[in-house]
Amino acid sequence: MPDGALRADAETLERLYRKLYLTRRFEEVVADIYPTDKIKSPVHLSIGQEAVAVGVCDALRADDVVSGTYRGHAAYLAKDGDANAMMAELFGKDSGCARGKGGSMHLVDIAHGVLGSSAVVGSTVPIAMGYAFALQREGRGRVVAAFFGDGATEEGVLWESLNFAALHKLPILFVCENNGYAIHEPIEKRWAVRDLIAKVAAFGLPASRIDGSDVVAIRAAAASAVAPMRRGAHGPSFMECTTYRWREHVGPNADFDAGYRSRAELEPWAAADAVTRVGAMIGAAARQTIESEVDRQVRDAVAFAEQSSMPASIELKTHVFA
Ligand SMILES: Cc1ncc(C[n+]2csc(CCOP(=O)(O)OP(=O)(O)O)c2C)c(N)n1
Ligand SMILES: [Mg+2]
Repeated sequence: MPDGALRADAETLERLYRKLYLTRRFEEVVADIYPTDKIKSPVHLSIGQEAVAVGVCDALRADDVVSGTYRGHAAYLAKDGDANAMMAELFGKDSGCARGKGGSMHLVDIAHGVLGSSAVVGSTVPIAMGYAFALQREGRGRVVAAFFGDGATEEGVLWESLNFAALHKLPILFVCENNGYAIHEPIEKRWAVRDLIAKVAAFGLPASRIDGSDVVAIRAAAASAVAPMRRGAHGPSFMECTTYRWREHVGPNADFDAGYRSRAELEPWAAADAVTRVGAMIGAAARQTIESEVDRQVRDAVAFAEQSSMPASIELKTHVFA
């Protein structure tokens, strides 16, 4: 349940608000466009969960790396991934970040440190860990943040990755976006032991549970986790960020009539919404400037996607494994 009070200087709040508002706005526009069938891939929206990716990525450097999941819009945008290339990717266009071949679940922007994501639950965690192994050898103080859902903790590879990262003291921040559900299945029906932090700590790395609506607390926790990693030898950390998915598992709609959760469950999360709260904390003029700039950025991304071409048929045989 959310409870945090947000405290940060004006410049930080404005920077956080720009990212929060961009992620929210981008996905609201995606949800509006979705019924037209211009968007060619399924979409797993992060609406309601944005503060986790925004807070963590604000603690990262431009040359750090993130890995996300099929619910990866927020991590991509929070890490400064190219918004035009992302929208074009959703439209299946040649100018998309994966040349129109990946869609929403496979966003990638290596120039901005966004590793490719995957629809296979848990699968990006060991890849992120391998990247952290490489960064440790590189020795330039870069770190990896690996985002994954609560469902990924039911995959053995998550625990293998925690063990390996702790053993080799890899510079990786594991970030569990715990929204309480894997598709329609609540945690109570899935976890024998509900205390995720205790389970993780048994693998030998520091772990903390944080209110995922408190973007400032998330930023602070991520910053204090990665600072010692950059100096070497400290090793990984784990953050469990409690959050809530406002829309259906996949698709643009609400699903409180689907029978597995109630609208009342949303209420405390909506009241603690980081986008609304941070927006209310910054000055009116700054807020208006940020919103109109971001609105334009999202409109430009849609125009870019619409004006781009579909991939040529030769693309069927390029950049494919076999
Ligand atoms: C290895 C694997 N098993 C099962 C699935 C089917 N599946 C797709 S999404 C999902 C739920 C994952 O939940 P969570 O990790 O909590 O992420 P969230 O959707 O809540 O963000 C499952 C089980 C899959 N894609 N990959
Ligand atoms: Mg989940």
